[in-house]
Amino acid sequence: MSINVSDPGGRHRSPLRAFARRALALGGAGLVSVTGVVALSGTAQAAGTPLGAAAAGQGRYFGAAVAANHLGESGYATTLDTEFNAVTPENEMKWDAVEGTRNTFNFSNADQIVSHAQSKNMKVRGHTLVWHSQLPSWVGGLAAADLRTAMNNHITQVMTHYKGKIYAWDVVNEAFQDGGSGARRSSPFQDKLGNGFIEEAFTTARSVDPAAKLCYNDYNTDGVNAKSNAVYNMVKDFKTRGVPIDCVGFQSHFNSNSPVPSDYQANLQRFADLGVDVQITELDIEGSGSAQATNYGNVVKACLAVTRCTGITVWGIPDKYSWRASGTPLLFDDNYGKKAAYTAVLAALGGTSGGGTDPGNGGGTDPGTGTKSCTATYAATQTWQGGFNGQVTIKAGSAAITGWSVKVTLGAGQTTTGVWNGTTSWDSTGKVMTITPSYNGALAAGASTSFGFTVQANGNAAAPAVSACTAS
Ligand code: G2I
Repeated sequence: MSINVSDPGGRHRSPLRAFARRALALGGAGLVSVTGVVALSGTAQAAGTPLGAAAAGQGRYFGAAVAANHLGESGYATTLDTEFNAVTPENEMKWDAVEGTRNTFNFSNADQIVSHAQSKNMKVRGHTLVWHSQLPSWVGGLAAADLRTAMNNHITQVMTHYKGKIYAWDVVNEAFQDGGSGARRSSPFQDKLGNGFIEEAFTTARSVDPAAKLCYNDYNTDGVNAKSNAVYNMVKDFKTRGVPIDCVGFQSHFNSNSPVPSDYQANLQRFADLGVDVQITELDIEGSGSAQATNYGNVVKACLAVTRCTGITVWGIPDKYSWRASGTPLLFDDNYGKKAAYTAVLAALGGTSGGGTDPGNGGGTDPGTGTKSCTATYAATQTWQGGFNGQVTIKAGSAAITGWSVKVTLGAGQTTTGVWNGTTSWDSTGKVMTITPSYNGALAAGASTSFGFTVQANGNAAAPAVSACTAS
């Protein structure tokens, strides 16, 4: 990579953000608003829409690059599971990770990520099959014919292992040079097999897993420039000649030396007009505060404005694990607090920030009087072709409660792809989920909270049945 990394200096740590961080630490709630008033009244407010659900409302996914070795950290896993509905293994599927020794494949770290994603109904982007970097030295030592065999074998073995589990593969990554030449980058593949290695890789990939979308992925191609023109011409040529390609990934690593281009949306659109999907695959934007937030919001808006922009992946979850951590380029701070950039992304996706629950209530809650009770009220908050987001508002009666439980019964054919602000247990039919609080069980008399879920309608747009609320 030749992306410049700028250091924007010290972190912004406002008291409000510290408060929001505590809110997250206490249970993953949304941002806190008007905190003093909330604390004193003991009123819990509705929690916000997670990024993935908000993106689903726009017919998109919202993903994160994930490292297997962080999955055991609870803040990391909770944030991933709450907020995202797609993942990309950050390093675990690269050639050096899976085939360090010729024909000896090790999928254990990548498998961890894929199993995690599958258990949470998240899409997986496969990254990446053929790349000049993180390439074991034995590959570079092969003569042309052998290299061709090794490349096709690598694609075949890796894609076969994950067949049916990958939404889109970055089949070839970063094959073009930076600068104005529009030339291919020197690599063992380019130097020994010539330009044709790219289409050979795509053709092999299609034969192995015809259901996976096949992408070309690169950086510094985010605006119209010599490098993106070269990629554009390649994709156009592939489409003309019937070489299988389904999507182009725009990495979108931005900082002050490499800002969001003013023609970002136009560039995405011209690729989409070639008949491929476009995806924002490795988004991170160095900076802080409102400047960073504005940039993030603009990137999301650009994707939403392009019908074939099918999703956005940010290149990491908290700043501390970014490949360029000093630039604080991500949506969550080191304690998994939501940054201004998060709020801007959520707003651009049409989600609601909500109020979260009061995290630091020293003032006590009103115990109220009488028998514990609660009500559950359902509303569809977003609908789209193929699905909808449902929200259930739980309201305590005239006495404070410490827990609640509601059953949600899906209609025929319906499945859920995510539940937030609630803990789910399914009955044996797989149709009835009992939702109990994930952190938001304690409600003062008359106070309310909400949980939500995304439904894939599969032809049935009817509202799920929501039972009466049981208080404890
Ligand atoms: O460089 C940013 C990205 C540019 N596009 C392709 C992506 O695959 C690339 O990701 C980064 C990862 O985020 C880094 O985590 O690729 C780097 C390598 O080119 C990754 O860094 C490597 C370190 O260089 C290694 O020392 C380390 O062992 O990560 C490895 C695993 O932690």
